[in-house]
Order: sequence, then C-alpha cells, then structure tokens
Amino acid sequence: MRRFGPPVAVVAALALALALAVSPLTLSAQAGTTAPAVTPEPQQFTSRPDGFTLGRSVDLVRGPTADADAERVLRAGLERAGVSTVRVIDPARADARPGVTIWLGGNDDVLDDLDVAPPAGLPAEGYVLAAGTYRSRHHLVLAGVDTDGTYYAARTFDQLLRGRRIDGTAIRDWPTMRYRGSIEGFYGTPWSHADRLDHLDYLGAHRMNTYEYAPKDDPYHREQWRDPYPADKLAQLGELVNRARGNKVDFTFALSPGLSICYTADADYQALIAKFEALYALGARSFNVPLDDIDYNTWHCDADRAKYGTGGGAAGQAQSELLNRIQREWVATKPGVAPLQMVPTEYYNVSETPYKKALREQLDAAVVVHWTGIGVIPRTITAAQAAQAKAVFGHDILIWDNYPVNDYLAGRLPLADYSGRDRGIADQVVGVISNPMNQAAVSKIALFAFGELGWKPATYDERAAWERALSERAGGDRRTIEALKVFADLNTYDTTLHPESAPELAARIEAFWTAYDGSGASAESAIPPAGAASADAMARAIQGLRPFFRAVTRAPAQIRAGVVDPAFSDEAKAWLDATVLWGQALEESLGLLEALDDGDGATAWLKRQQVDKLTGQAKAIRDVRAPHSGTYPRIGEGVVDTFLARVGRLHDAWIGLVPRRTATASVPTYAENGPARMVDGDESTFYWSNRAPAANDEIRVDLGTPREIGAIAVLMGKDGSPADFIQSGALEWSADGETWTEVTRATTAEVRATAPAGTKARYVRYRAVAANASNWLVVREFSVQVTDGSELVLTASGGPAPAEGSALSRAVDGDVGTAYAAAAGPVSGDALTVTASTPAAVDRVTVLQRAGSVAAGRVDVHTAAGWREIGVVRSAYTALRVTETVDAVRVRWAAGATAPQVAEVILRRSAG
Ligand code: 14T
Repeated sequence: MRRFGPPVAVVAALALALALAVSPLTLSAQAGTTAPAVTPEPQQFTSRPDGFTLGRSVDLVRGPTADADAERVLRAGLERAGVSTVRVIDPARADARPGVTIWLGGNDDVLDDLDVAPPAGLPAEGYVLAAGTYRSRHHLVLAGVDTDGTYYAARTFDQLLRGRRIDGTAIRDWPTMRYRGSIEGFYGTPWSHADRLDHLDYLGAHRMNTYEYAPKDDPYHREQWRDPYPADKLAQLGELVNRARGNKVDFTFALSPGLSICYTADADYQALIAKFEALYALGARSFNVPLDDIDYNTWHCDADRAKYGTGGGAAGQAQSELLNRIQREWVATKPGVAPLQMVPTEYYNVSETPYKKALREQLDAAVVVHWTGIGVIPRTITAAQAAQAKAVFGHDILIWDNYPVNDYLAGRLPLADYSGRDRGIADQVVGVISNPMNQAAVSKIALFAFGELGWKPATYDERAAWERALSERAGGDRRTIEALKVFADLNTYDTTLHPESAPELAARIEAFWTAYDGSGASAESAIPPAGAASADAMARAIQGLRPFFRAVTRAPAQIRAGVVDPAFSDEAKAWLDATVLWGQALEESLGLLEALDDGDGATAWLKRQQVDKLTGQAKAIRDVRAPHSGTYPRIGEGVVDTFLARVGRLHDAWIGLVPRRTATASVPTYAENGPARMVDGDESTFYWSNRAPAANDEIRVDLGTPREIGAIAVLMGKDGSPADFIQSGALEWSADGETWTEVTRATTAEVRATAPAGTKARYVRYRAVAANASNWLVVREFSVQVTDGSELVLTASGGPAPAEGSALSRAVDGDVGTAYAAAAGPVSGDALTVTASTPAAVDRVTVLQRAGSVAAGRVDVHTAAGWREIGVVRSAYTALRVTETVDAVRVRWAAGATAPQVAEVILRRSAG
C-alpha cells in the first residue's frame, strides 16, 4: 500500500483526463527504415564507396573538440577490432602515406578533403562523423560541435564498426530534444548503487543525457530532506556524478521539501541549499525541486499561512518565491549550473488554475517545469496538449513520462512498447524523460524507445523501437527475441498505455475456442459426447494451441540463457518463475480437455489437480522489491486465468457438477474473504467487507433462474468479530432483480426467515436500511432453501473427523479445489455419508480424492429400497453407474493408514 494518500483532486483530475482521452497515435508509415544499425537513428546519413578496413595500427589526432570520454569509447572499439597500436600524433605530423588517421574532435581541412561539411552551426551535442579515403590515406573524423558531440560521434562509430570494417560514411547528427533520459522518481524499493551505475552507462550508450535522482523512498530525498547525507551515501552519490559525467549524462539531484517545508523560514532555505552545495561539491551541476504528491493546502508553519493565505494561488506564490531565490541567489551565481528544474504540485493536467497562474506569472523564467501529460499515466500525449502545458505553465516543459513505472502496478512488469506519444511534442517541450520501474535492467526495453524519441522524434516508431530494444536485450539472438516477445505479451497490461492483457495470447485463445466448438459461447455449458463428429476438430484445435502454450513455458529458460544482461533475469525472476508455472498449467489444461474428449475421467481429474497445484504455486511467488513483494506476479491476468477457469467449468460440467449459486456484495472484500464464502456451505469460512456497510449496501445470492424458495438464513458475525453484522437490515427477494419484496426486517447477527409458500425468486438479498456506525460485515453463510426439487443440495456427515481447518462440507461444496481432509486414517465403521436435499434420478456417482492421499472403501447408494452397494473406491477417481432415484450416498472406508482427502462427491442427475 502507498504510504501517502493521493489528494482527492489528483485522482479526480486523472479520472477526468482519462474520460477525455484523445485520439490514438498514428503509426509511422515507414516502419523498417533503411538507416544503418545505429540507434538512435542519425538525423542525416549518407554512405559512400570509400570505406576501409582497420589494420593493427592507427594514428590518432586530437582536434578542437577532442574529449577523454570519447577517446575511451573510441579506443575500446578499436581494441575490439584488433587494433593494437594507437599512435597519438600532432596534426602537423599527420602521415600522407597509406594507413588510417582518426581525427578525434574534428579537423575541418580533412572534412573538406573528404567533401563533408564541418560541424559548425550544429545544435549542442551535434557531430559529424566521416569515414572515407583521400589520396590513398583513410580518414575517420569524429567531429563534435562540442565535446558531447564528439562523444556521441564515438558512440556512433562504435555501432558502425563491423569487425575491422568501416563502411564509407558521412553522418550529420544532433539531438532534437534538449533533455533525454530518466528520472528515478518512483515509490517503493529504490534502485541499488550498482543498478544506477549500470543505468548511467546505458543512458550514455544510447545518447541520453539526463538522469534525475529523485527516488521517493530515499529518506534524504523527501521525508528527511533537511538531513545531510551520511558519508557513505554521499560517497556513492559522488560515484554516480562521476559515472554520469563519463557518459555525458547530467546527474540531476532532486530534493523534495514539500512534505514539511516552511517557505518563509530562511533556515529551511539554507538547509536546502546546504544539500545542493554538498552535491555541487561532488560535481553535480543540475538540480530539481519536485513538489509533487503533496497537499498544497497544508502549511507547515504559521508564518506561511499568515503571509500567503490559502488556496492554490497562495501555494504557487510560496513555491515561486522559494524557487526564484534558489535560481537567482544560488543557481545563477554558481559556475556551470544548469537552469533549475521543478515539478509542480499540479503536474498532471493543463487546466487554468490559480496555482498555475501564480507559477506562470511569478516563477523565474529560467526554471524548467515538469509535466506528466494529462492524467498521471496518460495513454496519449499530443502536441496540442504539450502546447497547452507550455502556455498554461508559461515555462519550458520537460515531460516526466510515467512509463514504464510500476510502483502503482504491484505485481506487474510492463514490457510493451512505449506508445501513444505524438512526434510533434518535440516542438513544444524541451525533453521527455522516463520514470522507470523498480527494476532497472528490465526498464531498458522502454528506455531504449525514450532514447529514440528524444533524439529523432521525426521518425519515432513505437513498434520498431520496441523490436530493436528486444533485439538489443537478446544480443540479436532470434530465439531469445521470440521468447522475449512471448514474455512481453504476458506482461503487456499497464492500465492506460496498454489497457489490454496479453493481446497475442488472448487472440490465439479466442481462435481456439471458436475452433474448439464452433461457437465461443457454447463451450461454456456443454461438451459434445466423445466420438461426436467434432472430435477431430477438437483434437486439431488443441494441437494448434499447444505450441504457443509450450512457448510460454519455455520462454523463461530461453530468456535466462540468451539475454545479454544477467540483471534482467535477476530482476524478472519472480515473473519468469511464474511464467513457467502458468505455462505448465495451460499445457496441462489442454491435456484435461483431451482427456474429456477421450472420455477419460481419471486422467482429466489428474490434470485438473495439476492445474490447481501449478496455479497455487504461481500465486505463492513473491518478488523481493516493494511494492511487488506484497503480491504475486501477474502473468497474462484476465487471459490465462480465464482460460483455465473455462476449462475448469467444462470439467465441472463433465463430471456432473452444476454451476453453484453465486453470491455478491456491494461492499469490497477484505483480504481473501470474498463473497463466494457466503455460499460454500462451510460456516468456518466467511465473507468480510473492507469497510462498514452504508445504507443500501447489500449482500445477495443469485440462484441462476427463478426457483421456489423456502427457508432463508443469513449468519453474520464470527468469533472475534461478533458485532460485524448489518445492524439494521431488510431481507428481500426478487424474480428479476428489479422488483423486490420484503420477507422480514432484523437487527440481529443471525437472521432466519421463511419465504411465503409459492415464492419464486432468483435473487435473495439482505440490505442495510441504515449505515453501520463502524463495524464491518462478516457473513459466514447466506443459505436459501430451494423447495421445488430443482436444486440438489448435498450435506456431508460421518468420519473420520476432519483435520484442523478442514470440514466435511468441502466434499460437497461444488468446488473440486477444496477437500474434506480427514485428520486420521479410517477405523472400522467410519463412513462418509452424503445426503441429498431431495431424492433425485442419478446416473453417476463420482468420488474424487486427492491424488496424494487415496483411501479405499465401498460405495453404497440409498434408495426407497434401502442401502445398496454399487462399487468400490480404490483410486483418486471413481465413477460408478447408477440407474435409480437416490437420496444418499456413502463411502464405507476400509480401515487403513491413509487419511482420506475427498475433493468432491458428485451425484450426477440423469438428463431429462
Ligand atoms: F511528479 C510526478 F510527475 C509524478 O508522477 N509523481 C508520482 C510518481 O512519483 C509516481 O512514480 C507516479 C506513478 O505512480 O505517479 C505519481 O504519484 C502519484 C500519482 C497519483 F495520481 C501518486 C498517487 C496518485 F494518485
């Protein structure tokens, strides 16, 4: 759970923004560009015929924008290509004989010889890279317009190098956006020091220039912003600053004082500056003051209240005064410090407000304002919206893009493409930076796309960028790329950018159901008898789907073997482990369908148990990071689980379990205590609400169709929470869910009543007529007797006694996933007796025992003529033919050591 309450206004604004969601991004028409394997794609690229091959030795001349970091990258590339000698020479001594000269930092004369325009006039960070031959001498010119540019030229050279070969090339390149990179701005487990070092290398290699340090859960960043960093933390920050510099990344230190600052207190200003000074001393030259996720209607000192008054306008003024002082008295006076950045409290919309008006009119013009797009996690960001943001904030806008951040998506690892961002935003904003996942290495897939969008938005293609990112993670290995695609499909859902779950798998499953029974819906209720005309089609449908399910199971091993970055598999461990289990469950479920197709109930039951076991294991997995450590990894949720549930219903129908009555509640559930526990026939389990019922809150039973009903019981409260019941309620029934008739009113924890004879109801509800003062609601059972004989309600009795936590009722609760587990092996005379609510024509009695704990016994049915033995149980699955009208069944256990675990005793009613 989050440790702060989002301002209600934030959530409302988000909802509104979502409701007004704008047109989807139009995809690039030119997917599959022919540019070289350089990423991000250079702005201008021409190939030429005069390329060359590197020998053992090259000459290196350092030019006007030479750079040590660029030289490091260059030398690493040369070494990889087998160059063992790099002779650094003076330009005057440059050799004219055959050989290779590298001009690091440019040389306009050489560029002129090669007929390539010099870098002068390029935007900051721009460069010219030329590889060609002039009078039999080979030249490689890495000419930045500045040292950053030369560094990027070296990066591009590194990507162009294929073995020892340099193709003839003239590249003229520059970034479109000023700020490109990331902001570690999420809640939950911050990145580790190693994560950050590696991330800075990743940014540099992908020509991104910004890393903002703003982890919400670094106490020194937000909660205890006044406290100086302890020496060890400071030392690490120093390392990060250095690593950033070596990668031409501006390490941007962010400090969030909004939870407790007194804007008028000089001491607080000084505390903030002291923190900035400490980072400045380490070499940081870029600073940010995020004021997001605070309540700006709360002051933290009386002086602020007295000076500024109340409301958004007051907050905007107070913030502007603080930021202006930082910008004017500190930033502007310190050599080399970039313009101050800030995150406004209203960072998620463009509506005109007193707060924004204050920033627009009072905040120093130099300050860069962050903005997330409309809605905190917008599905799309359009150029028009960005233009509105620029106008309404009246400052340079830097997009803080909440993708692929997963702090609000516990259990999820969003791996889909970075979608929905208009290329035209580049004309309106100074940059786009990513708020990534708690998992740094896994975030690289999305980061890759941020690099491409920031550098060259004109050709940004979300799908192509994603494909390239996967290929990079896979080191180009085709099988690993395929495995990553399967895995990413299962990890698509992120609420807004990708509201769909596992689209690829979902499409295949949908096609499967269509092929399976000719109609998607009818498979729900019935399965054609074995040997029917469609049996072949079924087998084909199953075989058609199996390879994809197998690919799911196998993807994790391929990813572990093939992804270039070991940290990826490490961070994704919980999701990879879960994927194997869900994949196996899917495969087993196909085996289950095949068994049903073959009329093989024993195998079907075995498979059913395996599916349940695998899903249980998958749901027990936990990641190590917050907030994901609190829940299980979600893998294709809504698709995988839905498929398994549907197979389960088919199996239920086949063994003769009729869909049970369902229960709902208008109040959400506390923990795992869902409404189904009101109708499971087990008084030791219960539904539990997560708040006190309000007037007209209700619990409801749905019988499926209108039926004649009799006795009704609502058993509320429990030991430990005896007052958790609807304090004043009305018991009502309805045939259609529209018109309700009252049976009785009550103020007690247990309510019992009988509907008048002849009542035909589909729904029965117990409705609060007044709000509970404070008590939540516990409902152990909500039973409704069906008196027309249309529903067979079974009751279990006998022995051996159930184990602690189990119950005899679980043998007849209609759920094969729960079992009556006996405490001990049967002794002579023990029998499990199942009594029917009404005598019924039955054609099959099935006893399902858990495979691991099978006891033996004899099965009797009770008819008008008394008890009669129909067969024996000796394995997990026993199905016995019956032809008479039966009102009870019993299993007389053979004395033995094994304590029986009976998942279900089923009396299948004869058709018609
Ligand atoms: F400052 C922002 F730009 C921003 O996005 N702030 C937070 C951010 O730290 C967090 O990682 C992100 C995703 O969860 O969302 C912002 O936090 C919120 C946003 C809400 F709408 C927290 C609660 C909300 F209700």
